[in-house]
Amino acid sequence: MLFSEFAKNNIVILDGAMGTMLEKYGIGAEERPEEWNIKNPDIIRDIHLSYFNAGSNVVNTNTFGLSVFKYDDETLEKIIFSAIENARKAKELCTLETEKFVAFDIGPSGKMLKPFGDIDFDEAYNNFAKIVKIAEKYKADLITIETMNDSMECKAALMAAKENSSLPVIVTNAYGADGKLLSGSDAKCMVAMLEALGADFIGANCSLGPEALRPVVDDLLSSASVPVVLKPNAGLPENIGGKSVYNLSPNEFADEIKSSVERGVRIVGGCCGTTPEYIKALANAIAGITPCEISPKNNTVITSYCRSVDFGDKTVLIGESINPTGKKRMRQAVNEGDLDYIIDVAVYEEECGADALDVNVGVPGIDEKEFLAKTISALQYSVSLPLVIDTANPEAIEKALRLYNGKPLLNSVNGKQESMNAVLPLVKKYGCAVIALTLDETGIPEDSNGRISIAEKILAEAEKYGIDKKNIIFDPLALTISSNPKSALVTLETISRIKRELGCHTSLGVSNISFGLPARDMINSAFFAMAIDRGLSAAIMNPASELMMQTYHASMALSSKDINFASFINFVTDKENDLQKLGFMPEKNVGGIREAIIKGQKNSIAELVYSALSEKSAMDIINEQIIPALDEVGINYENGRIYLPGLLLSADVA
Ligand code: THG
Repeated sequence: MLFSEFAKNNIVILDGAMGTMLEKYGIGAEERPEEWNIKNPDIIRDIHLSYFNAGSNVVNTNTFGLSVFKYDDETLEKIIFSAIENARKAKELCTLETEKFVAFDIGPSGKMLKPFGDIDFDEAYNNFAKIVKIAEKYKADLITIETMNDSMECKAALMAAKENSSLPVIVTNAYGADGKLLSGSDAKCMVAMLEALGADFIGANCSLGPEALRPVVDDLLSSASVPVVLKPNAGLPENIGGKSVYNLSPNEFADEIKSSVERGVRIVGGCCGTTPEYIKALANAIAGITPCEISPKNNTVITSYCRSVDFGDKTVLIGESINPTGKKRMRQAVNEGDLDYIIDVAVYEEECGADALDVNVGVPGIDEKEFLAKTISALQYSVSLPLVIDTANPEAIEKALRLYNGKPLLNSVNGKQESMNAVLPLVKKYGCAVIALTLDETGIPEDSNGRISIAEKILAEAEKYGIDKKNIIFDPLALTISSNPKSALVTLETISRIKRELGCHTSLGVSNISFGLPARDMINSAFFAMAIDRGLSAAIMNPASELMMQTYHASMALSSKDINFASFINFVTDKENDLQKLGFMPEKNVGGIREAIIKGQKNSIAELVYSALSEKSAMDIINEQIIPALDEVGINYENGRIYLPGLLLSADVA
């Protein structure tokens, strides 16, 4: 039986710890566990066998620490061959009538990706790709990617597994007591990204005991459409005589696992501190439990490395300002490759209250593919908001989708065959959400019937690629009323119809409606309120406009989407939201050294320091500016306002 088939109808029992067992067999601290596949194959086989005999359906090969950074190609292949062979022999020796599978195990590569370390996404990807190809060649039944605590490295491993094998993939992450990975993602973020990239099973392993992982497991269960995996430690470690001893007995561990299975977890096992005894107790505890049904979740979610944004509750505010069209200063920044200005604008839009940021750097004559990639790489750690990748260039799209840390929104595809042919395969492959413009070869239809027909055509085409409808957000197109006074009415009607007739989300470039008119804010804000009333799910708009933000918060309150008026009250009382005070779009980096460090702006820092040195001593600059800036960054980190990537970025600038 194939693993995927077995997992569909059964609760799957994984194995327990390998490292804990190797210690029992006396492995030295200086030895590399994966080399025991060749040095001591009988011991590795016996460990696997003891897990199969305890009731495991799946054992993970002893390959957690393997990487191209440690071994030459020949040795790598030898170890992988032996590791799979050792597990296969154990499977053949076990006489229990359970279904048994060999999972090829992949852990973190030991090298850190930027901004934590210095390897690129591609280097990380190539490592995993090489390993995966060999694992498939020697016929592993599935792949386990585990203990990843950096979402970006996890993405590299999963994409490598998906693009270089046809095996099912389990991905489990190491969540801390705060429910987050070291890199800042919570379970909901990880589910959105991992499902987008095609993970077949998603869960949590290591780091904590089963009880402490409960909130994480509940988040996984409420957000995942795939089976959820739980593989915790045997409780928390206590230091007894210089050794780590985990504080749960096999039965206590098994009881907790049982409760998680009753709540919906489908694949269970143990991590650090667990042994065949734990797996045996677990197997006994869950014997006879009927597996819970897994229901597909239909909510549309986009994420940054540390934050998720849901469509369908409050209208999602997408900041429009990173767009050179009609904006001289932004065009200059793009032409000069001035990332710091772009970061400034992004940080400003975040402060103004945007939920996500549109990123468009399309200026004639620049290498859009390279510059968009650079911009996305910088912005994705400078702000905590999900990014909206706004380009029609398929090469630029793919490069940006590849390096993005999370599940982005792509802006856009349209009903032209050429656009659908180029963009929809990328939407499928990277699993992003996409804005679909209701225009095609015939232009923009004048009435809502025409726009709905195009939307239906795009939906049908997307279905051919297996793209989930929830990931298509239609843009019924706001066109300026100055050239056609009825245009707003057509757009508004199309919003209602897309929602009602197609059951899809909508997004609008709201500010388009007033091109060519004076007092644009007046028109934009009234149009915004009308569109919200028709059920608009998202708006690309100017979050620096006070009137737009007032309209937004009032509209949310009036349409009963702002529970307890919490956002409204916060908006009208919060001094930081006093847009009069913010009051301006940043024209240049006025903040100096302190601000450059806090925002993580690398490009301008050298110049700022040189110019400061003409007035002050180095020691004064350090004491008065650099140290206070780092203190503030530290406080932001402590308070959960930024995460490790942001902290490291600032440290780097300092
Ligand atoms: N649909 C989708 N994407 C889009 C649009 C859309 N992306 C681009 C655009 N339309 C939405 N973005 C903007 C950005 C700026 C303006 C209008 C739409 C704008 N800016 C002022 C100007 O040009 O005069 C400047 C405002 C400022 O100073 O900040 O009008 O429809 N999917």
